[in-house]
Amino acid sequence: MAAEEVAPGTTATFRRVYETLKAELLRDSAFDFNEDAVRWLDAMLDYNVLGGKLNRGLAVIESYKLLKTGSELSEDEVFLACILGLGIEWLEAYFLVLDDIMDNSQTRRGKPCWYRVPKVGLIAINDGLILRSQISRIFKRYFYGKTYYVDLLDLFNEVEFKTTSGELLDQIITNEGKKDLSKYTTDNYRRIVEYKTAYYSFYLPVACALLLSGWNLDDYVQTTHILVEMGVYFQIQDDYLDCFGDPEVMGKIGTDIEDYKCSWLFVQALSRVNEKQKGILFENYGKSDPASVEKVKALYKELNLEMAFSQYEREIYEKLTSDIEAQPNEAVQAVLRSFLHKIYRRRK
Ligand code: DMA
Ligand code: MG
Ligand code: MG
Repeated sequence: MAAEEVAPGTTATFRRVYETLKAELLRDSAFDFNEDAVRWLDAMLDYNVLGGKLNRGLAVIESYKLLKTGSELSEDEVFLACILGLGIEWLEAYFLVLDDIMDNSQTRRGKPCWYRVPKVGLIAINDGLILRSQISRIFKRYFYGKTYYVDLLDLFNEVEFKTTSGELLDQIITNEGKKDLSKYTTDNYRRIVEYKTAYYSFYLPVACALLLSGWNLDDYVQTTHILVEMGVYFQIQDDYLDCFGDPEVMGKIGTDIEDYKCSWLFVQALSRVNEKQKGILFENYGKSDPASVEKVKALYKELNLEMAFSQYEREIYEKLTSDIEAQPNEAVQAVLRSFLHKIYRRRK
């Protein structure tokens, strides 16, 4: 989901709308005459909502444009699309602030994790909850009375449930799997990734664009399946690049092996190893010394996982392409194709 695909000016508009929403939230009477609280929230929002690439939020605007075939979006329509896009960015900020605490992570988006900032610490938990509750307030201000208001709230609630359930599955498998490698199955992997990543990253932006267009989400069950499948593909790429990608190109260094992650490569490896190789994985996976990491990587190479990934990528691309062609609505096809085009064979 490359940001450079977005039409010029869209990112600037998106940021302007962010400033408007932030100013409104800071003006809440809860913080009257309390400059410290206003400064805290101001810094907390800039740090966590604006820190990323904004791809998911911008995808709402792009998808909405594609769904409105033939006519330009009005200024009002762009504004509302920006608000829903920002809603997704707010939601992700909330997930990430809490995820970093649970994962004991050090850095996020090239900076210390919010809870690692001196003076923040576990106040970050409440900041996460504030981020979540602000989404509802923003939506109430701008969407109350629209025909799709209830569907919009329900959509965000459902996606939040899916994502937090995925987080639960992810956390417990890392606890249990260390003692019992048999937990790292393809089925468990797929479930975690689908719940933890795919719904909020791929389905949610398109669902927002469908609602803005006045369409009924229940009519797009097949579209949802395709988007979830793309989300799973996206995460498999992520896992592959974590080990085999170029850190220079990606701007980050992978740590999945060190962190005992339920990565696609690890699951694939476990399904292909003999007893001796399994012993090597058991001995070396989840250790942070470079020699152990190298042994795992060497085994991944020996098991031909690079080829297994290329084959998966070829097959999923063909499957997604034919599923997209089978979609009855051409505008929806265009949206799905643009998502697939952005991630196919990505290297970062
Ligand atoms: C992040 O998952 C989770 C959500 C729900 C945004 P993760 O811990 O696997 O990823 P990261 O490496 O980004 O912390
Ligand atoms: Mg994490
Ligand atoms: Mg996590």
